[in-house]
Amino acid sequence: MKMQHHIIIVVILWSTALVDSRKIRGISLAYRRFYKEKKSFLCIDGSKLIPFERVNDDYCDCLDGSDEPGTAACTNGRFYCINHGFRPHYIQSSRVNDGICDCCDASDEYNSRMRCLNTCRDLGQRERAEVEDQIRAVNEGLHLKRQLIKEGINIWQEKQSQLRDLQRVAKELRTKLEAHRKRKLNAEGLMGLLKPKGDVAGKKKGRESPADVFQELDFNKDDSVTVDEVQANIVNRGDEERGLTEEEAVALLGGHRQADLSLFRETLWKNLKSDDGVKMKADPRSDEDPSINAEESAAASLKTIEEAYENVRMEIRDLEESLSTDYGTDKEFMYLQSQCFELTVYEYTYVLCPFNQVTQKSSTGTEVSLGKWLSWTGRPGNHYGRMQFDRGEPCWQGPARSTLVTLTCGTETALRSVKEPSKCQYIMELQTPVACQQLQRQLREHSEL
Ligand code: MAN
Repeated sequence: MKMQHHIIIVVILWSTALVDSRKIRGISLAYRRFYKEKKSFLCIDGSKLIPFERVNDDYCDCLDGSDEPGTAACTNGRFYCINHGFRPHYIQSSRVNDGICDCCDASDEYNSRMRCLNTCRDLGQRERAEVEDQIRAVNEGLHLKRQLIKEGINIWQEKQSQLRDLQRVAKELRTKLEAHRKRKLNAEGLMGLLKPKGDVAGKKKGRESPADVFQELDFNKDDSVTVDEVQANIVNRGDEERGLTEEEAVALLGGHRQADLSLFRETLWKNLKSDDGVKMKADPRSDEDPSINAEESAAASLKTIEEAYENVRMEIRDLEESLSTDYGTDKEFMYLQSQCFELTVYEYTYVLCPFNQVTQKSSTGTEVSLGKWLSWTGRPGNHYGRMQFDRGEPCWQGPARSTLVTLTCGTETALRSVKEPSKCQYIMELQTPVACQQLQRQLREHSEL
């Protein structure tokens, strides 16, 4: 009798537990507070109060479907898969017991012919491994990023010092330029003086005064003729191709490195007057028309200096432009500035040169511009997440081609994808360690699994 009594109690408890688990099926922990077995059930939208027995009784009472979370009775109901070991999620309650396994813990098919296996642990393990791989890749990316930042700073400093050097060279060239412009004017003046007299032979016997020649030799107009100036303008008669050695120039200045007018008169001038000594490169006493020689040589050297000056100025302009580009807060994108990345998609080869341009080369060899560097256009909080290139080749009956490049984190720097979602507007993905950020969100999700 006592035994029978115990069995009855166990059966009652077991059936209560069964009823309870049925009642709370399909509900998340956060919603459990709405489902109190001892009380009536108030639809979650507050529209109706029903006896608790009518929860999950396979008949839809509430407009919001909240009384049937564990059955397919309400069309708008939702079933909560707990999915221990993986990620919980909701499915439409119409998918409960429909013969398809939706929840990895098999809870949606509790009364179905379908024998669903609990795959949550496997899925969780697989996902954890994937997240761990991602975390490893990001950490490696972050390590590389630190190196690339250093590399960028070095390039930056190198460019700064190149700029300083070029500015110094430009200054020197400017001074030279002025001196040569004067020299050319002098030569032109000389031509003016000599031309009307016409007779070259008549000038042979030294009509120029020592002061004139001194002036001509004194390029930088510092009232002294230096060894350099002698070497630049004096040659040995009969051996015009060979320049004077420094010793020869010093000897011509009477053993001095420079001479004022009176020393010049006593030394080099005497030698210049004699017909078998030295002569000026553009000597008026040479056999050719002297004035033309002097003018031509002055013009030629002026042209050489002007060209050199222009080249240096161009290099300075390029460097200044490069140094004014935004390479990121830590100059982390500087390392990309002289590199290009290629990817072939079907018949086109795309070439992305960050901070410069994007091109598209077809298999037939024609190349079109897909845009020139404009600026960073990342979203707030990730300003350096996207690069914009515009002003590309105009599209037939459309706008100028343009390209938007999204930067993603990876352990290599490479062009990963190119698409043309609308005509002549291109999107690219450039993978770079520099785009790697600390993975707070992923780490959080990882620890939740
Ligand atoms: C070329 C390419 C294409 C583009 C068309 C537009 O074929 O640049 O990417 O869509 O021109 O006419």
